[in-house]
Amino acid sequence: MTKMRNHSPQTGFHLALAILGLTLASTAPAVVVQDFETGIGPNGFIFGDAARITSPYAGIAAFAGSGQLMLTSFGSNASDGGGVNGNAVTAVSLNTSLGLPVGTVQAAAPAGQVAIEGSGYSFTLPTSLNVGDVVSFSYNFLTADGLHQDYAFAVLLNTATQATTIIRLANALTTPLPGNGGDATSRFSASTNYLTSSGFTIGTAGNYQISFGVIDVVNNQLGSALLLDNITVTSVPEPSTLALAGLGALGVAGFLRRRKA
Ligand SMILES: [Ca+2]
Ligand SMILES: [Ca+2]
Ligand SMILES: [Ca+2]
Repeated sequence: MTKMRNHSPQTGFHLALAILGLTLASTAPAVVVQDFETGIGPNGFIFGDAARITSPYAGIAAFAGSGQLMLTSFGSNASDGGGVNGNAVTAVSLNTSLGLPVGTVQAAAPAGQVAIEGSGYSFTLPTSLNVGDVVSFSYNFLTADGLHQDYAFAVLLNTATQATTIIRLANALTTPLPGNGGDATSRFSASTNYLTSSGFTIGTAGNYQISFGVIDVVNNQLGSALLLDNITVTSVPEPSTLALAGLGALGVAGFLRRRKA
């Protein structure tokens, strides 16, 4: 009977441990930092017509769990009807409330479109972010406007430098709107259904605020809405974690060499 010196079960086990260690270190953990299940904070603020809702609005369920945030461009004009909690505010006012550099909300508008009114949410991310981290989220844009380019946006703000990155999430006329979002009341005529954004990749380490909004353009009529859920941070592995995993792998290799000697 031949002794299997180089491929004992123990050797295989230790090699598997080393590979597992490297795999764990290189797998980016995704953490949901806001799921709207118990609130909108801490450090979360809504402006305009906005509310956390915990039962499906017009038959539209949350992306996950039962809580989601709803923002609308419903204001005081008759065509909008009543909103979820209050009235949309002017785009200028919303920009100020969100703490964004002057003109940011307007800069998110489709080319040539004048931002009129809307609502928003700002959320300060709970931990500082590293280069390569990704901030993502899930959203559903709904609209009753088939005439104007109402839009929704997300803005990432570096709270130290005030540098912003803008993502326009939807445009009521040009974004594919495959459904009515399950709207049981015909409040909205079309929606994107829930999508998950590829989000923002951090280029400068620091502290960040993420803001969202939905805006009427041209006039204040025929509202649109943004449903929001699961703001997520996916972290790159810490260099120290990688170093530890590397040391662990070296340790196992040394152990194997000693066993074979
Ligand atoms: Ca949720
Ligand atoms: Ca409106
Ligand atoms: Ca509109």
